[in-house]
Amino acid sequence: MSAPTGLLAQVRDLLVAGAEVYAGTPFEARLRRASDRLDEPLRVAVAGKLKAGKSTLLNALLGEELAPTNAGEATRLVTWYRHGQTYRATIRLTDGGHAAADFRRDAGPIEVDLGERTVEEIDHLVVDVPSARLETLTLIDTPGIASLSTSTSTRTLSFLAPSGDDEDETPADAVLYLLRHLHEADVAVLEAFHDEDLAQATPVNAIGVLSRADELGAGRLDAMQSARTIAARYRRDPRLRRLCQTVVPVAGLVAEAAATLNEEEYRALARLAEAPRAERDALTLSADRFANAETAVALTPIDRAHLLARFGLFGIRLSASLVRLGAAPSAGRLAAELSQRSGLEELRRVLQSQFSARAELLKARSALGALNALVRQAPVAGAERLVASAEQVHAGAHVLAEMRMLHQLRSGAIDLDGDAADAERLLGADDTSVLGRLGLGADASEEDVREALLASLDRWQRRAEHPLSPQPVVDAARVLIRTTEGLIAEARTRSG
Ligand SMILES: Nc1nc2c(ncn2[C@@H]2O[C@H](COP(=O)(O)OP(=O)(O)O)[C@@H](O)[C@H]2O)c(=O)[nH]1
Ligand SMILES: [Mg+2]
Repeated sequence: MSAPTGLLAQVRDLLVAGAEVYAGTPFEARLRRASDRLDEPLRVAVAGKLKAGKSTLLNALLGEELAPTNAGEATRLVTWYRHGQTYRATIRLTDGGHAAADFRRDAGPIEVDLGERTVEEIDHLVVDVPSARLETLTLIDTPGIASLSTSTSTRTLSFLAPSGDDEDETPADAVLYLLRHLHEADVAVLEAFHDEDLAQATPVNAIGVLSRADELGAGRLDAMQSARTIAARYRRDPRLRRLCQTVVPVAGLVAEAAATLNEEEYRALARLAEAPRAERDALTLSADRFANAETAVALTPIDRAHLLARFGLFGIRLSASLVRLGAAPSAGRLAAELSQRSGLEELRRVLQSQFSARAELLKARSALGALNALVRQAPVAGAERLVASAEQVHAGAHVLAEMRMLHQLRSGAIDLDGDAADAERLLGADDTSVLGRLGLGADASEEDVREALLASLDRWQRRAEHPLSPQPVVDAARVLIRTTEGLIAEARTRSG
């Protein structure tokens, strides 16, 4: 979907008008910040329970081992990784101030020195990274949610779904939610993030990740296949459908290792691949064997411990088999194969189509949410006008109507019975390209596209005009008609 023309500009005007209404109050600065944020990269939070693999996946997405992956002080804090000219760390304090921080980076991850400060005094850390990957996306690592009662969990929850009088702004525009197994706590957390009033997550800005997917098959080579089957089941789970738009299986550890693979590691894996089959099989039978067994394979216990920590048993087996089959004759090729098979490339594709392509829309949405929250909190004279203008912007932006409708379909607020799946697809739930929305393959001809568009128009016009259609269905059908008309115009521009 192309960027909604003028939406960002309209929202910006609205925030400027808001800053005037609230001039001289502390809220003025808040609105100016919200306005500045429209020019900044989309903020994507990585959330999920403790040890779900959040920091590992973040590193894989970054292509660099930056986020600490062991439980420690830093992992209790929310940490932003954003684009910068050089590596730099800043501590953002709960009292609103900030301070430059020293950091160390000896063996991979960044260790920010908190100095004398306690975790309670710190709101979050910001790490600047000179990485092209962060130019359009700021990634936010969050502490895990162990249970809903611990203080770290509370911090994460309040980050994902800020509430109460001290609400500043919604920190993230979108969220990647990692789940290992569908757990009640996961659903509770997603629901908190999803709260309507907070203008936060909807199925439109949350993607589910079935994480540590390699572990699902006990390290077997078909682990990712099992993971895909489970992810497909999760995608159909009604509780998840109303919370996130899709679920993608990813083996973050394998993806991280692929992104940072070095020659020495490649040679070690090649030595394993070249060993006689009996030796190889005996050694890779289990993680424990791999670490501790006596073996003739030319790998020291230190080599083996290193490989296990970096690749996991699945990653080791997969690498050895790729090298043996000739699919990975070099470190670079092995890295590419592992990245592909880890599910990371598919996740990147989903991120691109669901978040990056909708970045302006998601940011506009965050800004409108911030404005509404503020007006509710401080309803001064002139604020009604702001709300009315915000509603006008909302009503005028078809993309926002599409987004709201997708949300309503997923949450069961609108029932299109047999047409629901096609409606979701047309709204760009899985794929925002014209072909994707029409459910056509890449080989579809212009004629196929034209026919599909006319059929779509006809179908939704009939539902809109059917005397027995309830009002919500009529409204939904009108949105879908407009969507189809937009696609017709898009297709015409392309072929014309
Ligand atoms: N086998 C396997 N282990 C993983 C994967 N992702 C993370 N881990 C391991 O799980 C532990 C927790 O990972 P971490 O990224 O720190 O989880 P976080 O608490 O959610 O940030 C670490 O020991 C990781 O090496 C994965 O995809 N596969
Ligand atoms: Mg972590």
